Amino acid sequence: SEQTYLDLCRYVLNNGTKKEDRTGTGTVSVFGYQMRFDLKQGFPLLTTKRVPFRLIASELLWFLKGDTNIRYLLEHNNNIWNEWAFKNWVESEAYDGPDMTDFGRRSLQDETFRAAYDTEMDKFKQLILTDNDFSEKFGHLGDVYGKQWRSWQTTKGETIDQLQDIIEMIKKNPDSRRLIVSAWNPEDVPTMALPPCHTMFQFYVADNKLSCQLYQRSGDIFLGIPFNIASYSLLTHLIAKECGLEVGEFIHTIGDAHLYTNHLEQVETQLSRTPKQLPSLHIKDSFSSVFDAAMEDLEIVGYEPHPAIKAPVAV
Ligand code: THF
Repeated sequence: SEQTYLDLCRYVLNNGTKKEDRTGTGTVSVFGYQMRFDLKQGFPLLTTKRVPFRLIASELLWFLKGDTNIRYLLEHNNNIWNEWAFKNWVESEAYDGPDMTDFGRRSLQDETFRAAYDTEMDKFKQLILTDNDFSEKFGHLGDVYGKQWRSWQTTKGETIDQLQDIIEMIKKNPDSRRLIVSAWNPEDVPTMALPPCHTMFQFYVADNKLSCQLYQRSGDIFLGIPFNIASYSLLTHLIAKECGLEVGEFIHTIGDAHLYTNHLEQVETQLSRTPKQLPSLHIKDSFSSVFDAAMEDLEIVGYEPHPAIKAPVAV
């Protein structure tokens, strides 16, 4: 249940070590933590703050298409990956606007800079949406999830569709202990905008139920983890549906589990709230396969969360 997540927050607040990080924000962190969600008990979309399911679903459909260009996300009014593509643009030769070095931190500290950043970001989004050449050059995030899941490049010049293969295997050989998808490709890591946080996941079938375990090397507990829980739970539902199985558990194993130090007040607010009943996920009859899934096929029912809690994302 949701308590599992709240326990993680409390555990890190009580036992975490102060640790600096890539983004310069600072974190409180623990190493190695596991949560289990029984998907039969409801869909694990947190209720102690509103979590935008629409953004989670469109991001997952984007991965499933094998797409790595943020244009699709922007077309779905989803801005969660903008900063990473924006960074490539403002660090390139093609960019001639005001200096955007360290934009993540500066936009939080300096209102004048924030205004300039917002202007450049709006320009960037418009260009991605309307200019094909620009979008081809600067919309791609490199070889992130969609690429590794659907078209892993081998050194022999072949392409592996890990997700398609795994779905076939679940149908034909559900007892297999090799139902694994890996996003961690050591050869590609240096050219990725952000090396995959969700390193690999494994499926497991027993008693006609499909379970999924994710190994996540690094987890932003306040912003990212609630998205990740819902995203992999949704993926498990979709694959179960396609394979004619019930859903089992989602098991979330995290390496460096951290709270950013500028999220601590927000976490306390969240921990002061009482969880409500989890919603349920309805997949409409129009759903035919994982790879053709569309937003219209998905519906969250009975979601009555506490209000959203705003927090800055570390870039
Ligand atoms: N980087 C960091 N620092 N944290 C992450 O969670 C993260 N992600 C992805 C890539 N890099 C990361 C991006 N995922 C939000 C949620 C998920 C993200 C990025 C941002 C976010 O800001 N959520 C807000 C709502 C945003 C909105 O409404 O537009 C929230 O309140 O939940 C790990 O997958």
